[in-house]
Amino acid sequence: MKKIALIMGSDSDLPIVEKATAVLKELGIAYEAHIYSAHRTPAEARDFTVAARDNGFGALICFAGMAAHLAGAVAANTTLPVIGVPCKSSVLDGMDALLSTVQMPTGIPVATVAIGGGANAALLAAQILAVEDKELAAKLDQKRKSDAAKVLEKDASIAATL
Ligand code: RP5
Repeated sequence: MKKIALIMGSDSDLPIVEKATAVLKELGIAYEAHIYSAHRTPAEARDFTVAARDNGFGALICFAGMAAHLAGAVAANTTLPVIGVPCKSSVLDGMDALLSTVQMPTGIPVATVAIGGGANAALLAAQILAVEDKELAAKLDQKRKSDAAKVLEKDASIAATL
């Protein structure tokens, strides 16, 4: 199975990255996590991205806040799917990162998830790998079923207590 790359602009993004790693661990998907910044370490971000396909990655997830150009900069250097996760910083509630990540000009797509949406980014990356992997697709089906069962348990509990 292909690996997933998790690239964060700063270690201050870690709490959101950990939402993604929890999902990838649950699904048994191999990943590598790195701190590569589009503005502080642009050469390292580029070198990693250019080699990503040859190094066995199937998708890249980029986590960044503020003027969040990491996902776009990474997408410029690969035709692997790139998923952007806007991270909330101390000002503007993450709207700055959301707009910076989602508003990619035509030709260089970034699939942007919600502000702080680390779990959904991992699920989307898993779904991309599952296009060619029936075993992983079955795991995703099973996860949907078990997530639905948890909601139904809560429904029964609410109905009993309210
Ligand atoms: C971005 O700037 C990072 O992704 C982070 O979300 C934000 C702030 O970085 P730090 O100043 O906390 O390192 O590059």
